[in-house]
Amino acid sequence: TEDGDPEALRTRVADLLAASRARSTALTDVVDESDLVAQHSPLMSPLVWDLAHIGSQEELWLVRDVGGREPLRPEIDGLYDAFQHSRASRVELPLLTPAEARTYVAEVRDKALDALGRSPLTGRRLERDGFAFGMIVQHEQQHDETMLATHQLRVGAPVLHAPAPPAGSPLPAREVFVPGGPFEMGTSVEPWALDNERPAHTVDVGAFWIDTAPVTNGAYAEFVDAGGYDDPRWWSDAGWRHRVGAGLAAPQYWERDPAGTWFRDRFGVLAPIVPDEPVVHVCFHEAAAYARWAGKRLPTEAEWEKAARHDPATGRTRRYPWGDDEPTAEHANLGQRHLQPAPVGAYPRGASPLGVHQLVGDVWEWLDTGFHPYPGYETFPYPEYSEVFFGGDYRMLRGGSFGTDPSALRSTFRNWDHPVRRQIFSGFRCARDASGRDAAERGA
Ligand code: AVJ
Ligand code: FE
Repeated sequence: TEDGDPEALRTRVADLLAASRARSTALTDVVDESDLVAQHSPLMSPLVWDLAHIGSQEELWLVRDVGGREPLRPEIDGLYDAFQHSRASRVELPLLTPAEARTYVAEVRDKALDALGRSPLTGRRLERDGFAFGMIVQHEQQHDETMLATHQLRVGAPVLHAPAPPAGSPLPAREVFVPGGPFEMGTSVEPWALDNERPAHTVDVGAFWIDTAPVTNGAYAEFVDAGGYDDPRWWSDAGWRHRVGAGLAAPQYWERDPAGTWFRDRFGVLAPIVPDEPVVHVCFHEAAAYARWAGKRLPTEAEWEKAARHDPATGRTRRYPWGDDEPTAEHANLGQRHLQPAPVGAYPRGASPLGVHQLVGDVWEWLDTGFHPYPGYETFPYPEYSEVFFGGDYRMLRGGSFGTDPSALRSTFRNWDHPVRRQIFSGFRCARDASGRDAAERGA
């Protein structure tokens, strides 16, 4: 970190703003106008909406609030307010054209950089440690991941390309034992942590077993091929209703060829599923059904964070599974470096002290916990980020995916979505309770 050097912080913020804009530009320049304004799915906005919405949020916080400037285009505020228009209806709005949206975001960026030059990056909470800038970097990267999911829904010749991820390696065990006891969850010190990650607080978590790696395509295909989708025993009532109503039969984008081999469509490329890659594009209900079929359950959010951050040797909660250092390409599959989850065992350097792999990156992991504030939560800086979603029909997702940028992810970062959603890059791993004997044998 910059330890109070405002110039170093300014440079880092400017670099992160430039990187997020390069990503937004790449995601919107590789398709033509008709693709930018099209509705690729009622679950998603047209790409051109995301682009202008990115600019609109940046204008609101960095140009108007931090910069103290007049609105550039006050008449468009309502169009890009996510609460005024459902994703499905945005295609009908009189949106900025792609050319207008590009001009708009560039003008906003000029003024945001001017605000960055003038802000003391200290003083009031919004500007302290560059928080408002960090929030806007994360916001743009979040929408870039959303746009990547829209690309996955788009039909047509492939336009996105990336090198294959590193190869997998054998893992020493299928499950890891996590001893019971308290740990510190959440954070009070990460400068750019969002309101729902705060404050740090102690949570007592009983001993449990957690899968060493996310559930793979191969394991999930066994569940499908064993008739898992036809047996209500494995599904909750709500899950079964959704399974039947939506006609779910396999993960989204999977299809079987006449010989019975599973293929998946990924960014326009059809290929056989790879057995040792984490399964992706399953909803919470599918994840929970698989877990029950396997004789397990999904982890809770506290269990996931304890597995990811608790160091049993020191009792300390760390920033990442591998320690306190920022993620690199050796630690985790993040940042759209690859366009897919990496095979199990691809990131030995990213493992936790207890030997849990790939908690960060690859696929968002569904957890059996709803979205609630931590004790001591305070809304900051606006209720529409977190507060309005507390207690809704959501399940938590943790760890980020191959499409999540490291600047928008911490081990404390909390994501949530409806339990039926699966166009996101969502997978899971399983957990199970430890018996008294497990704990006694391990001296825990
Ligand atoms: C935190 C990922 C659920 O994308 O809906 C973007 C983030 N909030 N713009 C989302 C967000 C406002 C949000 N998630
Ligand atoms: Fe947004």
